[in-house]
Amino acid sequence: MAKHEDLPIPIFNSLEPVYGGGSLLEEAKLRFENLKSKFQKVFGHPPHVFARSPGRVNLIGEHIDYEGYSVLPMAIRQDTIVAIRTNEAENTVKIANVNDAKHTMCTYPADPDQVDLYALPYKGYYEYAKSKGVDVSKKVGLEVLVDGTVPQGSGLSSSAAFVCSSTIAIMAAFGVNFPKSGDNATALAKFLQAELYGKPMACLNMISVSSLKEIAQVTCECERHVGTQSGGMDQAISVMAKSGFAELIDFNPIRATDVELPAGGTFVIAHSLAESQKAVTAAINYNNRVVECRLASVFCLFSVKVCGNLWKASCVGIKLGMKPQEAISKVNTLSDVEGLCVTFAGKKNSSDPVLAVKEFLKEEPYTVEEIEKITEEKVTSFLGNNAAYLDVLKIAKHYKLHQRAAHVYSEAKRVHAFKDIVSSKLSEEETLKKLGDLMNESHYSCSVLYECSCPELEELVGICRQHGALGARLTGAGWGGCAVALVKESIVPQFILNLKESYYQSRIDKGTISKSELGLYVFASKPSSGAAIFKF
Ligand code: NG1
Ligand code: MG
Repeated sequence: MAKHEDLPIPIFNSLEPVYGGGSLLEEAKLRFENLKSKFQKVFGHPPHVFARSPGRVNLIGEHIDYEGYSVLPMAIRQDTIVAIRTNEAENTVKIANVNDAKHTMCTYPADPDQVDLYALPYKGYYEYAKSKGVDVSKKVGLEVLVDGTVPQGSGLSSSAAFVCSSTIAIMAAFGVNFPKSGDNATALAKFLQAELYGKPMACLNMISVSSLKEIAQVTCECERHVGTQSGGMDQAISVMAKSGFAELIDFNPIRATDVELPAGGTFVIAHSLAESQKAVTAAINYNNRVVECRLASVFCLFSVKVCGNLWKASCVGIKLGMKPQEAISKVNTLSDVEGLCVTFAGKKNSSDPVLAVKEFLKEEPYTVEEIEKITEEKVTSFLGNNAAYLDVLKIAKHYKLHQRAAHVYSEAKRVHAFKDIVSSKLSEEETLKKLGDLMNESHYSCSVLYECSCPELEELVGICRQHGALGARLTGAGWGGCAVALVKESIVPQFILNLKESYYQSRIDKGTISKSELGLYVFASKPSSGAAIFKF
């Protein structure tokens, strides 16, 4: 049987396979009807095809995907739906949103020769396409209408829902695979940049993409071009999710393994109402942590020189007689360091990176000078010519390598512990308790070691625990956005009422949100299904 990640995107001619039955299906029917009639109104004819992709909640494994470690998210029911139609006659890309009060229609030329309009990254991509012998002369217009229900800036990955649904919609509009001609890719780049961040992006591999894992990879690259140097969890789960399961997502290569969540427990998602503006704060928050991890991994490789002690991974470069530059080129992430450690030791798990961090990385923050002295290499040279990283270096005064690496290594272990507990034979009671404990430990690590929490999230997580959550943690990048709490199924309605009273009521009184919107900000969620194409 083909592995899930090797399958193509499913194409349906009815909504049931994705939205099931009941109120979810009714709601979806209304949205699709509305999308269709609005498309007709805006563009004068119906769309050719629809695509949808969901948001996600990460149950455990935060800020470790970009370090190569597995994570454990599940898709939520909130999603982005894109209706699309090619328009050969017009040679423009027109993008509208059902919420036209918030997002007015944008129009762009579908002409790859006009890439000069878009700054350098896009130009680079265009040149790349040409260098691959791609015919970029044909121009095809697109008409697009978007409807998204994933709350923005909430850590539920509205961005992945948008990037994945639009990418898949364009694939569907031009036939099932990504076409090899540049104009369609051009259209996609323009579409994504316009809707998502209002800035240029170079986003497509000029290859024919058909499997779920390839789509997850391409869509991840799309997002990297516009700011956060993310690891790929969000796109992977949005594309590969299966109804009823959380997924253990592995990277390099991308792979998804079904994880059946224990009966008797429900995950409740609650928004702190602090909006995390990740694209704006990337250089001090998200990308800063990515850089710190990169520096920590290189530093680990050379730490033996500082302490003259032998942690097996740290001495690998030197033992193998590698020059600093050569050793650095072999290590990109903290998981690479652990991998080298395993290779060197010759047997699995022979050395514990959590302990190694304690021993070899000092708790005081490092300066660039300190790092360069050890590695005998300019930090800028081993971070590569990456504009996002250079932005981080311009601002940061020092780097907390010990704390960040300690978080990554311990969080990576918690993900596997979580999965092992789920599949163990423990009683339901015990299982839920242990999962809750891991979630609490994860939150502590995010908050204290990774410093990606915020006062609102701390308050909310505390309130969740007070009201009987077995575990609660921030989810997604943090610095605002949502918490996820594991709650006994039997107390979910009361738990949500309690949150409304203790966290949201004062915010309703202050006018931050209105009472009628509450259901958007706090809700229980079952694992929903992944991306799909609809043709009716
Ligand atoms: P969110 O919460 O969607 O911003 C981000 C990254 C993930 C992952 C988490 C932290 C993007 C697109 N996604 O998610 O890859 O690193 O933070 O675990 O930046
Ligand atoms: Mg995001």
